[in-house]
Amino acid sequence: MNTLFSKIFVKYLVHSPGQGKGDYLLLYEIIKLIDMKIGIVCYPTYGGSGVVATELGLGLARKGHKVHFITYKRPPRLSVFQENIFFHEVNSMSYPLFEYTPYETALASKLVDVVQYENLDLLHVHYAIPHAAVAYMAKQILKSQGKHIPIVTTLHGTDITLVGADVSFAPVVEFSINHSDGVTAVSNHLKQETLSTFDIENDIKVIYNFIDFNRFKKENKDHFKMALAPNGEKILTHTSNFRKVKRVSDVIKVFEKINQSVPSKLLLIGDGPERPHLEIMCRELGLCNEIRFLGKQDAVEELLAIADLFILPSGNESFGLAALEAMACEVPVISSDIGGLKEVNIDGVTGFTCGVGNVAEMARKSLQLLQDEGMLAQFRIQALEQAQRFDIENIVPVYEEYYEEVVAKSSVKAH
Ligand code: GMT
Repeated sequence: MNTLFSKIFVKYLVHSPGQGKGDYLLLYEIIKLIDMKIGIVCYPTYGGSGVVATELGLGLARKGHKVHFITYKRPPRLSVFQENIFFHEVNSMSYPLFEYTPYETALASKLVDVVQYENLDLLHVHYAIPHAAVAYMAKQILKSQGKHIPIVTTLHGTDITLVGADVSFAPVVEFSINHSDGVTAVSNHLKQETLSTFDIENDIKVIYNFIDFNRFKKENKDHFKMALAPNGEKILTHTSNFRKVKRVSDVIKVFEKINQSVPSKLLLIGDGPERPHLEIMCRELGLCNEIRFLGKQDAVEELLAIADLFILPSGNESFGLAALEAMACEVPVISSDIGGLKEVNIDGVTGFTCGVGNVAEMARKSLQLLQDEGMLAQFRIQALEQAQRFDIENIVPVYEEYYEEVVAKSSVKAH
Protein backbone atom coordinates (compact mmCIF):
# COMPACT_ATOMS: atom_id res chain seq x y z
CA MET A 1 0.00 0.00 0.00
CA ASN A 2 1.27 3.49 -0.82
CA THR A 3 2.05 5.08 2.54
CA LEU A 4 1.39 8.72 1.76
CA PHE A 5 -1.75 7.94 -0.20
CA SER A 6 -3.12 5.78 2.62
CA LYS A 7 -2.42 8.41 5.25
CA ILE A 8 -4.24 11.07 3.27
CA PHE A 9 -7.07 8.64 2.59
CA VAL A 10 -7.54 7.80 6.26
CA LYS A 11 -7.37 11.48 7.27
CA TYR A 12 -10.09 12.16 4.74
CA LEU A 13 -12.26 9.38 6.11
CA VAL A 14 -11.83 10.51 9.71
CA HIS A 15 -13.14 13.93 8.81
CA SER A 16 -15.71 12.75 6.33
CA PRO A 17 -19.25 12.67 7.72
CA GLY A 18 -21.37 9.56 7.49
CA GLN A 19 -18.62 6.97 7.87
CA GLY A 20 -19.58 4.03 10.08
CA LYS A 21 -17.44 3.34 13.14
CA GLY A 22 -16.60 -0.09 11.74
CA ASP A 23 -15.35 1.29 8.44
CA TYR A 24 -13.21 3.88 10.17
CA LEU A 25 -11.68 1.33 12.47
CA LEU A 26 -11.08 -1.02 9.62
CA LEU A 27 -9.19 1.59 7.68
CA TYR A 28 -7.43 2.83 10.76
CA GLU A 29 -6.10 -0.63 11.38
CA ILE A 30 -5.05 -0.96 7.76
CA ILE A 31 -2.96 2.20 8.00
CA LYS A 32 -1.17 0.77 11.01
CA LEU A 33 0.02 -2.08 8.83
CA ILE A 34 2.30 0.13 6.81
CA ASP A 35 5.09 -0.72 9.24
CA MET A 36 3.66 -3.58 11.23
CA LYS A 37 5.14 -4.98 14.39
CA ILE A 38 4.79 -8.72 14.15
CA GLY A 39 5.53 -11.35 16.79
CA ILE A 40 6.56 -14.76 15.42
CA VAL A 41 6.42 -17.85 17.59
CA CYS A 42 8.03 -21.03 16.25
CA TYR A 43 10.23 -24.00 17.03
CA PRO A 44 13.82 -22.77 16.65
CA THR A 45 14.97 -26.05 15.14
CA TYR A 46 16.06 -27.34 11.76
CA GLY A 47 12.48 -28.59 11.16
CA GLY A 48 10.47 -27.20 8.27
CA SER A 49 8.06 -25.09 10.32
CA GLY A 50 10.92 -23.25 12.05
CA VAL A 51 12.65 -22.65 8.73
CA VAL A 52 9.47 -21.28 7.12
CA ALA A 53 8.75 -19.05 10.14
CA THR A 54 12.30 -17.68 10.16
CA GLU A 55 12.47 -17.06 6.42
CA LEU A 56 9.06 -15.38 6.50
CA GLY A 57 10.21 -13.12 9.34
CA LEU A 58 13.36 -12.22 7.42
CA GLY A 59 11.31 -11.48 4.31
CA LEU A 60 8.92 -9.25 6.26
CA ALA A 61 11.83 -7.44 7.93
CA ARG A 62 13.37 -6.72 4.53
CA LYS A 63 10.08 -5.03 3.61
CA GLY A 64 10.32 -2.72 6.62
CA HIS A 65 8.18 -4.54 9.19
CA LYS A 66 9.58 -5.01 12.67
CA VAL A 67 9.68 -8.71 13.45
CA HIS A 68 9.99 -10.11 16.96
CA PHE A 69 10.87 -13.79 17.29
CA ILE A 70 9.71 -15.26 20.58
CA THR A 71 10.94 -18.76 21.37
CA TYR A 72 13.33 -20.70 23.61
CA LYS A 73 16.42 -20.51 21.39
CA ARG A 74 17.65 -18.31 18.56
CA PRO A 75 16.55 -20.02 15.30
CA PRO A 76 19.57 -21.24 13.26
CA ARG A 77 18.86 -18.99 10.28
CA LEU A 78 18.91 -15.88 12.53
CA SER A 79 22.54 -16.19 13.46
CA VAL A 80 23.71 -12.68 12.51
CA PHE A 81 22.41 -9.20 13.30
CA GLN A 82 19.72 -8.04 10.89
CA GLU A 83 17.84 -4.80 10.77
CA ASN A 84 14.22 -4.93 11.98
CA ILE A 85 14.72 -8.33 13.61
CA PHE A 86 14.43 -8.83 17.36
CA PHE A 87 14.77 -11.97 19.40
CA HIS A 88 13.15 -12.61 22.80
CA GLU A 89 14.30 -15.77 24.52
CA VAL A 90 11.78 -17.64 26.63
CA ASN A 91 13.32 -19.01 29.79
CA SER A 92 11.16 -21.37 31.77
CA MET A 93 12.16 -21.57 35.39
CA SER A 94 12.75 -25.03 36.76
CA TYR A 95 11.72 -26.02 40.26
CA PRO A 96 12.07 -29.38 42.06
CA LEU A 97 8.29 -29.81 42.07
CA PHE A 98 8.14 -29.72 38.27
CA GLU A 99 8.76 -33.00 36.58
CA TYR A 100 8.23 -31.08 33.32
CA THR A 101 9.16 -27.41 33.13
CA PRO A 102 5.97 -25.48 32.23
CA TYR A 103 7.22 -23.95 28.96
CA GLU A 104 3.69 -23.00 27.90
CA THR A 105 3.23 -20.77 30.94
CA ALA A 106 6.60 -19.11 30.42
CA LEU A 107 5.86 -18.56 26.72
CA ALA A 108 2.42 -17.05 27.47
CA SER A 109 3.98 -14.68 30.00
CA LYS A 110 6.67 -13.67 27.54
CA LEU A 111 4.07 -13.06 24.83
CA VAL A 112 2.09 -10.80 27.15
CA ASP A 113 5.23 -8.86 27.99
CA VAL A 114 6.50 -8.49 24.41
CA VAL A 115 3.09 -7.63 22.93
CA GLN A 116 2.55 -4.93 25.57
CA TYR A 117 6.03 -3.49 25.71
CA GLU A 118 6.75 -3.60 21.98
CA ASN A 119 3.15 -2.71 21.13
CA LEU A 120 2.84 -5.53 18.59
CA ASP A 121 0.09 -5.47 15.98
CA LEU A 122 -0.15 -9.20 15.38
CA LEU A 123 1.10 -12.57 16.62
CA HIS A 124 1.84 -15.22 14.02
CA VAL A 125 2.30 -18.66 15.55
CA HIS A 126 3.78 -21.56 13.59
CA TYR A 127 2.80 -25.14 14.43
CA ALA A 128 -0.41 -25.39 16.41
CA ILE A 129 0.98 -27.36 19.35
CA PRO A 130 1.33 -25.70 21.81
CA HIS A 131 1.75 -22.29 20.15
CA ALA A 132 -1.86 -21.63 19.11
CA ALA A 133 -3.22 -22.51 22.55
CA VAL A 134 -0.55 -20.44 24.30
CA ALA A 135 -1.26 -17.47 22.03
CA TYR A 136 -4.96 -17.75 22.88
CA MET A 137 -4.13 -17.62 26.58
CA ALA A 138 -1.86 -14.58 26.09
CA LYS A 139 -4.61 -12.92 24.05
CA GLN A 140 -7.09 -13.34 26.92
CA ILE A 141 -4.61 -11.94 29.45
CA LEU A 142 -3.90 -8.98 27.19
CA LYS A 143 -7.62 -8.43 26.69
CA SER A 144 -8.00 -8.10 30.47
CA GLN A 145 -5.30 -5.42 30.26
CA GLY A 146 -7.15 -3.55 27.51
CA LYS A 147 -4.94 -4.63 24.61
CA HIS A 148 -6.30 -6.43 21.56
CA ILE A 149 -3.88 -8.72 19.74
CA PRO A 150 -4.94 -10.68 16.65
CA ILE A 151 -3.51 -14.19 16.23
CA VAL A 152 -2.67 -15.97 13.00
CA THR A 153 -1.95 -19.70 13.27
CA THR A 154 -0.10 -21.56 10.54
CA LEU A 155 -0.64 -25.30 10.40
CA HIS A 156 2.44 -27.15 9.17
CA GLY A 157 1.60 -30.83 9.10
CA THR A 158 2.32 -33.11 12.00
CA ASP A 159 0.56 -30.62 14.29
CA ILE A 160 -2.60 -31.88 12.52
CA THR A 161 -1.73 -35.34 11.29
CA LEU A 162 0.65 -37.43 13.39
CA VAL A 163 0.56 -35.47 16.64
CA GLY A 164 -2.44 -33.13 16.54
CA ALA A 165 -4.98 -35.84 15.87
CA ASP A 166 -3.88 -37.78 18.95
CA VAL A 167 -6.48 -37.71 21.75
CA SER A 168 -3.94 -36.17 24.08
CA PHE A 169 -3.87 -33.00 21.96
CA ALA A 170 -6.93 -32.98 19.68
CA PRO A 171 -9.43 -30.94 21.76
CA VAL A 172 -6.88 -28.20 22.40
CA VAL A 173 -5.79 -28.12 18.75
CA GLU A 174 -9.39 -27.89 17.54
CA PHE A 175 -10.26 -25.16 20.04
CA SER A 176 -7.21 -23.06 19.27
CA ILE A 177 -7.72 -23.30 15.50
CA ASN A 178 -11.32 -22.18 15.94
CA HIS A 179 -10.26 -19.30 18.19
CA SER A 180 -7.44 -17.97 16.04
CA ASP A 181 -8.23 -14.76 14.15
CA GLY A 182 -6.67 -16.24 11.03
CA VAL A 183 -5.59 -19.74 10.08
CA THR A 184 -3.35 -20.78 7.23
CA ALA A 185 -2.24 -24.19 5.98
CA VAL A 186 0.84 -24.87 3.87
CA SER A 187 -0.97 -26.97 1.25
CA ASN A 188 -4.44 -27.80 0.00
CA HIS A 189 -4.00 -31.30 1.25
CA LEU A 190 -3.27 -30.11 4.79
CA LYS A 191 -6.33 -27.86 4.70
CA GLN A 192 -8.54 -30.82 3.70
CA GLU A 193 -6.89 -33.04 6.30
CA THR A 194 -7.59 -30.43 8.98
CA LEU A 195 -11.23 -30.13 7.93
CA SER A 196 -11.72 -33.88 7.97
CA THR A 197 -9.89 -34.44 11.27
CA PHE A 198 -11.47 -31.66 13.33
CA ASP A 199 -14.72 -29.81 13.63
CA ILE A 200 -13.50 -26.52 12.16
CA GLU A 201 -15.64 -23.38 12.09
CA ASN A 202 -12.92 -21.02 10.92
CA ASP A 203 -11.82 -20.40 7.34
CA ILE A 204 -8.45 -21.85 6.46
CA LYS A 205 -6.40 -20.03 3.86
CA VAL A 206 -3.83 -22.00 1.93
CA ILE A 207 -0.52 -20.15 1.70
CA TYR A 208 2.16 -22.37 0.25
CA ASN A 209 5.64 -22.62 1.64
CA PHE A 210 8.22 -20.69 -0.32
CA ILE A 211 11.84 -20.50 -1.34
CA ASP A 212 14.43 -17.73 -1.36
CA PHE A 213 16.23 -17.86 -4.70
CA ASN A 214 18.96 -15.58 -3.44
CA ARG A 215 20.09 -18.54 -1.43
CA PHE A 216 18.73 -21.65 -3.14
CA LYS A 217 20.17 -21.68 -6.65
CA LYS A 218 22.49 -23.99 -8.51
CA GLU A 219 26.03 -22.71 -8.24
CA ASN A 220 29.27 -24.22 -9.35
CA LYS A 221 30.53 -26.43 -6.53
CA ASP A 222 32.67 -28.77 -8.61
CA HIS A 223 35.28 -28.97 -5.85
CA PHE A 224 32.63 -30.59 -3.61
CA LYS A 225 31.70 -32.96 -6.41
CA MET A 226 35.33 -33.93 -6.84
CA ALA A 227 35.64 -34.64 -3.13
CA LEU A 228 32.41 -36.62 -2.80
CA ALA A 229 32.19 -38.35 -6.17
CA PRO A 230 35.77 -38.37 -7.53
CA ASN A 231 34.98 -40.78 -10.38
CA GLY A 232 32.04 -38.86 -11.75
CA GLU A 233 29.46 -40.94 -9.89
CA LYS A 234 25.85 -39.73 -9.87
CA ILE A 235 24.91 -38.02 -6.61
CA LEU A 236 21.66 -38.72 -4.79
CA THR A 237 20.61 -36.71 -1.75
CA HIS A 238 18.09 -36.79 1.04
CA THR A 239 17.54 -34.18 3.76
CA SER A 240 15.35 -34.62 6.81
CA ASN A 241 15.16 -34.85 10.56
CA PHE A 242 15.54 -38.66 10.35
CA ARG A 243 12.26 -39.38 12.07
CA LYS A 244 10.34 -42.58 11.28
CA VAL A 245 7.81 -40.66 9.16
CA LYS A 246 10.61 -39.77 6.71
CA ARG A 247 11.26 -43.47 5.91
CA VAL A 248 14.99 -42.85 5.40
CA SER A 249 15.51 -46.62 5.28
CA ASP A 250 13.54 -46.54 1.99
CA VAL A 251 16.07 -44.01 0.68
CA ILE A 252 18.82 -46.52 1.39
CA LYS A 253 16.84 -49.37 -0.19
CA VAL A 254 16.22 -47.29 -3.32
CA PHE A 255 19.88 -46.32 -3.44
CA GLU A 256 21.00 -49.93 -3.09
CA LYS A 257 19.04 -50.82 -6.24
CA ILE A 258 20.28 -47.78 -8.18
CA ASN A 259 23.86 -48.45 -7.18
CA GLN A 260 23.70 -51.92 -8.75
CA SER A 261 23.26 -50.33 -12.20
CA VAL A 262 24.71 -46.82 -11.97
CA PRO A 263 27.92 -45.78 -10.18
CA SER A 264 26.55 -43.47 -7.52
CA LYS A 265 26.91 -41.90 -4.09
CA LEU A 266 24.21 -41.08 -1.55
CA LEU A 267 24.48 -38.02 0.70
CA LEU A 268 22.27 -38.16 3.78
CA ILE A 269 21.88 -34.67 5.25
CA GLY A 270 20.36 -34.09 8.69
CA ASP A 271 20.17 -36.04 11.88
CA GLY A 272 17.60 -37.56 14.19
CA PRO A 273 16.39 -40.61 16.06
CA GLU A 274 16.59 -43.08 13.17
CA ARG A 275 20.23 -42.42 12.34
CA PRO A 276 21.79 -45.23 14.44
CA HIS A 277 19.58 -47.88 12.74
CA LEU A 278 20.38 -46.42 9.35
CA GLU A 279 24.10 -46.57 9.98
CA ILE A 280 23.77 -50.23 10.93
CA MET A 281 21.73 -50.84 7.78
CA CYS A 282 24.48 -49.29 5.61
CA ARG A 283 27.11 -51.47 7.29
CA GLU A 284 25.05 -54.62 6.81
CA LEU A 285 24.51 -53.80 3.15
CA GLY A 286 28.22 -53.11 2.69
CA LEU A 287 27.45 -49.62 1.39
CA CYS A 288 29.48 -47.50 3.82
CA ASN A 289 31.81 -46.27 1.07
CA GLU A 290 28.91 -45.19 -1.08
CA ILE A 291 26.72 -43.54 1.57
CA ARG A 292 27.87 -40.45 3.49
CA PHE A 293 26.09 -39.29 6.65
CA LEU A 294 26.76 -35.56 6.64
CA GLY A 295 24.78 -34.62 9.76
CA LYS A 296 23.02 -31.26 10.11
CA GLN A 297 24.26 -28.78 7.53
CA ASP A 298 23.62 -25.06 7.40
CA ALA A 299 24.52 -24.65 3.74
CA VAL A 300 22.29 -27.39 2.29
CA GLU A 301 22.16 -25.51 -1.02
CA GLU A 302 25.88 -26.14 -1.59
CA LEU A 303 25.27 -29.88 -1.45
CA LEU A 304 22.12 -29.69 -3.54
CA ALA A 305 24.19 -27.84 -6.16
CA ILE A 306 26.07 -31.06 -6.93
CA ALA A 307 23.10 -33.44 -6.71
CA ASP A 308 21.47 -35.31 -9.58
CA LEU A 309 18.40 -36.57 -7.74
CA PHE A 310 16.66 -35.91 -4.42
CA ILE A 311 14.75 -38.72 -2.70
CA LEU A 312 11.88 -38.07 -0.29
CA PRO A 313 9.88 -41.26 0.37
CA SER A 314 7.97 -39.95 3.44
CA GLY A 315 5.00 -41.76 4.91
CA ASN A 316 3.37 -38.38 5.54
CA GLU A 317 4.27 -34.91 4.27
CA SER A 318 2.04 -31.88 4.28
CA PHE A 319 4.23 -29.99 1.82
CA GLY A 320 7.84 -31.18 1.61
CA LEU A 321 9.96 -28.05 1.89
CA ALA A 322 13.11 -30.13 1.44
CA ALA A 323 11.86 -31.21 -2.00
CA LEU A 324 11.21 -27.58 -2.95
CA GLU A 325 14.73 -26.60 -1.87
CA ALA A 326 16.12 -29.35 -4.11
CA MET A 327 13.98 -28.28 -7.06
CA ALA A 328 15.13 -24.67 -6.67
CA CYS A 329 18.67 -26.02 -7.12
CA GLU A 330 17.55 -27.82 -10.31
CA VAL A 331 17.42 -31.25 -8.74
CA PRO A 332 14.50 -33.51 -9.79
CA VAL A 333 12.70 -35.31 -6.99
CA ILE A 334 11.67 -38.93 -6.48
CA SER A 335 9.06 -38.82 -3.74
CA SER A 336 6.11 -40.64 -2.35
CA ASP A 337 2.70 -39.55 -3.59
CA ILE A 338 1.40 -38.72 -0.14
CA GLY A 339 -0.10 -35.55 1.38
CA GLY A 340 0.89 -32.24 -0.17
CA LEU A 341 3.90 -33.67 -2.00
CA LYS A 342 1.90 -33.98 -5.21
CA GLU A 343 1.25 -30.22 -5.10
CA VAL A 344 5.01 -29.63 -5.10
CA ASN A 345 6.55 -32.50 -7.06
CA ILE A 346 4.66 -32.95 -10.33
CA ASP A 347 4.74 -36.58 -11.46
CA GLY A 348 6.53 -37.00 -14.78
CA VAL A 349 7.52 -33.32 -14.89
CA THR A 350 9.69 -32.33 -11.93
CA GLY A 351 10.47 -35.91 -10.92
CA PHE A 352 8.26 -38.85 -10.09
CA THR A 353 5.82 -39.65 -7.29
CA CYS A 354 5.37 -43.28 -6.23
CA GLY A 355 3.33 -45.15 -3.61
CA VAL A 356 4.62 -45.03 -0.04
CA GLY A 357 7.06 -47.90 0.48
CA ASN A 358 7.23 -48.80 -3.22
CA VAL A 359 11.02 -48.79 -3.33
CA ALA A 360 11.15 -50.89 -6.52
CA GLU A 361 9.15 -48.26 -8.40
CA MET A 362 11.21 -45.42 -6.89
CA ALA A 363 14.43 -47.14 -7.99
CA ARG A 364 13.03 -47.85 -11.48
CA LYS A 365 11.99 -44.19 -11.98
CA SER A 366 15.32 -42.97 -10.62
CA LEU A 367 17.21 -45.14 -13.07
CA GLN A 368 15.00 -43.96 -15.92
CA LEU A 369 16.22 -40.42 -15.20
CA LEU A 370 19.82 -41.18 -14.32
CA GLN A 371 20.38 -43.26 -17.45
CA ASP A 372 18.96 -40.66 -19.83
CA GLU A 373 20.99 -37.43 -19.76
CA GLY A 374 18.52 -35.61 -22.02
CA MET A 375 15.56 -36.49 -19.82
CA LEU A 376 17.49 -35.59 -16.67
CA ALA A 377 18.42 -32.19 -18.12
CA GLN A 378 14.78 -31.54 -19.10
CA PHE A 379 13.53 -32.52 -15.64
CA ARG A 380 16.11 -30.21 -14.06
CA ILE A 381 14.69 -27.25 -16.02
CA GLN A 382 11.12 -28.24 -15.16
CA ALA A 383 11.97 -28.65 -11.47
CA LEU A 384 13.36 -25.11 -11.41
CA GLU A 385 10.30 -23.74 -13.24
CA GLN A 386 7.97 -25.36 -10.74
CA ALA A 387 10.05 -24.07 -7.80
CA GLN A 388 9.75 -20.53 -9.19
CA ARG A 389 6.00 -20.68 -8.50
CA PHE A 390 6.94 -20.70 -4.80
CA ASP A 391 9.31 -17.73 -4.92
CA ILE A 392 9.42 -15.91 -1.57
CA GLU A 393 8.95 -12.65 -3.48
CA ASN A 394 5.43 -13.80 -4.41
CA ILE A 395 4.46 -15.41 -1.12
CA VAL A 396 5.49 -12.77 1.46
CA PRO A 397 3.03 -10.23 -0.05
CA VAL A 398 0.27 -12.84 0.32
CA TYR A 399 1.04 -13.05 4.05
CA GLU A 400 1.12 -9.26 4.31
CA GLU A 401 -2.30 -8.97 2.69
CA TYR A 402 -3.64 -11.70 4.91
CA TYR A 403 -2.30 -9.93 8.02
CA GLU A 404 -4.01 -6.70 6.91
CA GLU A 405 -7.28 -8.53 6.44
CA VAL A 406 -7.04 -10.34 9.80
CA VAL A 407 -6.02 -7.24 11.76
CA ALA A 408 -8.77 -5.14 10.18
CA LYS A 409 -11.49 -7.76 10.68
CA SER A 410 -10.52 -8.75 14.20
CA SER A 411 -10.12 -5.14 15.32
CA VAL A 412 -13.57 -4.20 14.07
CA LYS A 413 -14.93 -7.27 15.90
CA ALA A 414 -13.04 -6.44 19.11
CA HIS A 415 -14.21 -2.83 19.33
O1 GMT B 1 8.94 -32.67 8.55
C1 GMT B 1 8.91 -32.57 9.77
O2 GMT B 1 8.72 -33.53 10.49
C2 GMT B 1 9.07 -31.22 10.39
C3 GMT B 1 7.81 -30.46 10.29
C4 GMT B 1 7.93 -29.18 11.07
O3 GMT B 1 6.90 -28.66 11.41
O4 GMT B 1 8.98 -28.69 11.38
O5 GMT B 1 7.56 -30.26 8.89
C5 GMT B 1 6.25 -30.00 8.48
O6 GMT B 1 6.25 -28.64 8.10
C6 GMT B 1 7.04 -28.31 6.95
C7 GMT B 1 6.98 -26.80 6.73
O7 GMT B 1 5.68 -26.35 6.52
C8 GMT B 1 6.53 -29.09 5.73
O8 GMT B 1 7.32 -28.77 4.59
C9 GMT B 1 6.64 -30.58 6.03
O9 GMT B 1 6.07 -31.29 4.94
C10 GMT B 1 5.87 -30.93 7.31
N1 GMT B 1 6.16 -32.32 7.67
C11 GMT B 1 5.21 -33.27 7.66
O10 GMT B 1 4.06 -33.07 7.33
C12 GMT B 1 5.69 -34.61 8.07
